[in-house]
Amino acid sequence: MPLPKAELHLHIEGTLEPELAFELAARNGVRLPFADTEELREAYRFKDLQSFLNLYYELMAVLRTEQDFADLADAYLARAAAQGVRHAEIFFDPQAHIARGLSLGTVVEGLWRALGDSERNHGVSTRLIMCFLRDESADSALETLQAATPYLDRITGVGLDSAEVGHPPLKFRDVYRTAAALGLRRVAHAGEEGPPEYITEALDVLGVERVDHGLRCLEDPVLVERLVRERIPLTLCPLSNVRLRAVDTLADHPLPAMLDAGLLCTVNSDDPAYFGGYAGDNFRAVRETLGLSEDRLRELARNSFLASFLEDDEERRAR
Ligand code: ES4
Ligand code: ZN
Repeated sequence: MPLPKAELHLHIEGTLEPELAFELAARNGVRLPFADTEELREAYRFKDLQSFLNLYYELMAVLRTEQDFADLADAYLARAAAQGVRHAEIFFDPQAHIARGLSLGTVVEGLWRALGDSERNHGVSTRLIMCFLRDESADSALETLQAATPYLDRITGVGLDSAEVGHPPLKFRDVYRTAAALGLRRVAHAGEEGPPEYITEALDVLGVERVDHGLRCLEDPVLVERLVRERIPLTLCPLSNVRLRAVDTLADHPLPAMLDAGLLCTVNSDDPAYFGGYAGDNFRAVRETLGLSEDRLRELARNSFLASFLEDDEERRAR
């Protein structure tokens, strides 16, 4: 039996497996620049975040209809459930789809077809987190937030993703202020490729309650001390860090040192179709390669629920 856990860092578009990509391409008459799933898998050799993002955005072309998003999410939830995931807080990238001519409604209604039935079908509770693309303008993010008004009952929070370096959190100050006023929870990718200052800025300027990745906090001891003191959760993604070369090998991953430092770490899959595995695969990899004790693994699983927006947001709504 896999450990029950929550997945807190998962881009739904990053769960698009090659087989489903080709199935959707055929269904929608979209031509992919790859002959078959084999050739597509060959393209999964990334040298950094940007080289991955290029393929990630390119493959999204196959997602066209509500049913496509429903099929994508349902396939993810089935896989996650099989690996012990009981709760999933799922990122999506509306701007990437709106730019291709889709409406926000197609994306949210489609995802909701799967998420709305997930507890019954898979035993997995879910939340949706709408991410802004940080390499797009703040105005575009604000427009997206405004377009989401009819769907706010289905969106728990906002996040910030895509190319990090050169796009500091400060750029999105007003967007996050508006999101907070709407009652949305706030997270942001920070310190994946970007410097530790971006983590500090995400906390101070955006008011994030959780940091996605946060790996580079280790370069700033004062920041580490603060993250420990304030119990700010970090959603680490070990296999992603290897594939995008944030660490040299998994054996070099600082997760054990981060746990020893008292950081509230969680283990997540990021873009599992691209990075070699789902939540359970990430747990297995850190257990086998980093030699984490059973106690440490249980701590990681417990942290995933502590760091989640479960319960808490029901309590908040009741207030
Ligand atoms: C992402 Cl690994 C990662 N980092 C930033 N943005 C992303 N979008 C999808 N995966
Ligand atoms: Zn991510």
